[in-house]
Amino acid sequence: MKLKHSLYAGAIALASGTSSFAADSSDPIIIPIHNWSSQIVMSHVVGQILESMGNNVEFVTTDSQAVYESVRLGDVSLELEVWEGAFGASFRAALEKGGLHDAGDHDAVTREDWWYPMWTKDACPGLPDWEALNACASVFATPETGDKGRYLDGPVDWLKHGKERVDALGMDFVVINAGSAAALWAEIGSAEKDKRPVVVFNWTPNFAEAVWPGEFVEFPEWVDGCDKDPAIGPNPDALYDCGNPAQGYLKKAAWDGMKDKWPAAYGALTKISFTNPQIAQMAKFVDTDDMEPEEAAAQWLEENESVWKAWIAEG
Ligand code: TMO
Repeated sequence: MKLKHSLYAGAIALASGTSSFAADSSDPIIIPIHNWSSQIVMSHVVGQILESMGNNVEFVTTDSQAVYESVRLGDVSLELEVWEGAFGASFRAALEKGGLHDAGDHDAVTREDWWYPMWTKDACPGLPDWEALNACASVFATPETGDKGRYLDGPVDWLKHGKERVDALGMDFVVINAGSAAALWAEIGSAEKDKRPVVVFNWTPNFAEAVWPGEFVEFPEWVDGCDKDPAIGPNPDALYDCGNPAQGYLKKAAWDGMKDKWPAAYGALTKISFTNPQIAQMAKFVDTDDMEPEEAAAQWLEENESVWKAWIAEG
């Protein structure tokens, strides 16, 4: 049985003209898709690269936290955007249980946190300091939040602990979760008309930095363990009393079985590495240029052939 399988694999390798010994399984590589543009476009970029190598690919829409359990179990094959701020905790928990591994970093530095467009500073000149923001809370008050400030956080599956941070730091803010990424951009866009001060969740790399100059709020600096040990961070009795990492990683993750089942695709995955400008461009195609994700991916591949062809070159 084993012999028969390797003969078959060898025949496929010969037929497809490659010199590698083992061929990838014809079962589809399952790529999860989430709810922000760069991840959707990047997933299609990589899907199209893997298809160009002869692989079958399927996309499934999944929750961006639960996906680490799905990769670990092999229900999906990989994850292309593991953002440290939003997903570090879920990724680490799945790593500890076993079944998935770190498939390398993108050449990118990420940050995800409370953010404001620059005009907000006119109403609250002490920014970006978080205590100055808190002293200005009433500037961000809305009928919905009473005399407290309104902070529009991301959809619930991204950052789980906005309310805990407000409590841990004793802030006069109410955390509202946006229903979608589009709701964040709509909030900034509508505030822009009369330069209304707003504070919303945002991240980099993203298309938004080219559209609205702005800054992240500076919270107490992230220290490892801030989400695990109350003693870490300025409030000795609370978790989540730190900002997210200001120089976060962006990783790829793979199911442990991927390297045996799809060795060539796995080899490419370990080489794939996108930069901040490339990731921002992927988001821009969709969020600014109104392209469909598949179309945006095809465009990116066309404009960056020398980049991605190097990832699938032999050797
Ligand atoms: C997970 N995200 C990049 C939207 O912060």
